[in-house]
Amino acid sequence: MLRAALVGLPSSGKTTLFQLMTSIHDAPRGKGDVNIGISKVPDDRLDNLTAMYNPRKRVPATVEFTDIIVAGRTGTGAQALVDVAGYKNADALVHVVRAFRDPSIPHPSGSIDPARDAQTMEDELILADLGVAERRLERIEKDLKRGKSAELQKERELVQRCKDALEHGTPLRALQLAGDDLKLLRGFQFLSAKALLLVINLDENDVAEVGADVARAAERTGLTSFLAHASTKAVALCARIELEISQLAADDAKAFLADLGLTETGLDRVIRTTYDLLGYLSFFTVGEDECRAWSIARGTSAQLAAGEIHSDIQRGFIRAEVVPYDALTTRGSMHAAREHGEVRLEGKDYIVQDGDIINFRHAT
Ligand SMILES: Nc1nc2c(ncn2[C@@H]2O[C@H](COP(=O)(O)OP(=O)(O)O)[C@@H](O)[C@H]2O)c(=O)[nH]1
Ligand SMILES: [Mg+2]
Repeated sequence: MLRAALVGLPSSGKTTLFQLMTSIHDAPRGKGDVNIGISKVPDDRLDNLTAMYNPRKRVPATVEFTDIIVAGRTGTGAQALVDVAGYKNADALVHVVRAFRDPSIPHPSGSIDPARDAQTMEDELILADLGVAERRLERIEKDLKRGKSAELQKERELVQRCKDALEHGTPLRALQLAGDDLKLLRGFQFLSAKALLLVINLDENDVAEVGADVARAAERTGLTSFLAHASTKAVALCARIELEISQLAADDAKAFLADLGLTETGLDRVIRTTYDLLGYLSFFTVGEDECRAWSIARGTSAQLAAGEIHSDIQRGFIRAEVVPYDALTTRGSMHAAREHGEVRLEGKDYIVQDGDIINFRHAT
């Protein structure tokens, strides 16, 4: 399950978004200092497969969102991020930046300046990470004095590289670490290493002009250069308008969106972009019982993908019967796809592709 945590200044629109995305329309509830909710990943392909199979159950992929409810805290909450366990485990941070002007809602810094707010959060993430890196380096130096090991030296080199980047104001996500480095780093839970999605919370009056065009939204809100150097993506929406849309019947909502030049709600864009940002893809299992989307990281093998469904299927893996989504829908049925030789048998090392429809053959 993918985990994303909402961050941002007070009154930027986090809780409004959270309630919309997780369909919790009551007052925030939750134990401790966070609320946790589940969002369904929108996917036309699952809708079309469901229409084809007419199953008893349709199960979409999901993303878990966390909203912070620490009362009376000022600032961006980066310190809270360090303290709150639910945030440490997040795969991605979703930073809600206020661009709506509404003078009836005071801004904690007294003025509307999305670029300033985005950079403030970035600085806090970097500062928190710098503290972690420095403490870790001290520890490593001490251990090295007692006895050198190749592993420890490698770690020192990596943490030093992180510290240098942070001191230059570079978030760790910009280092694009991979392989062993990434694994090593994961243990530290560096905040600036997490994938970051900027949600530009537009003013009601700007939505019609901006639509879903992120470049235009960035230009309009002064975020263009921030987005260029922060190694991140953005989604533009207006939480107030999203709230109105969510209260309409499906047909009216569609018409409302079309009026704004949109084909998809901002919420769907947030969920989908989070999923993309983390490099996740979906494969599907289909049948009369259930059509279901499963999320896995890009580059996952067929045998590991089977483990998403059940450890028994992973253990007893024999072959994966695979048909790409486009082939199945073009042929119109599994039977026709099979007759045209488009259902392949793949072994355990096959790398699962986005949109694969898979039937795992396994020993029981
Ligand atoms: N005008 C306007 N108000 C908004 C928008 N998004 C949120 N708000 C309002 O701003 C206030 C703070 O929002 P909230 O979601 O609680 O912010 P949080 O402190 O970041 O969780 C609430 O009164 C919201 O109704 C928006 O897009 N436009
Ligand atoms: Mg809130």
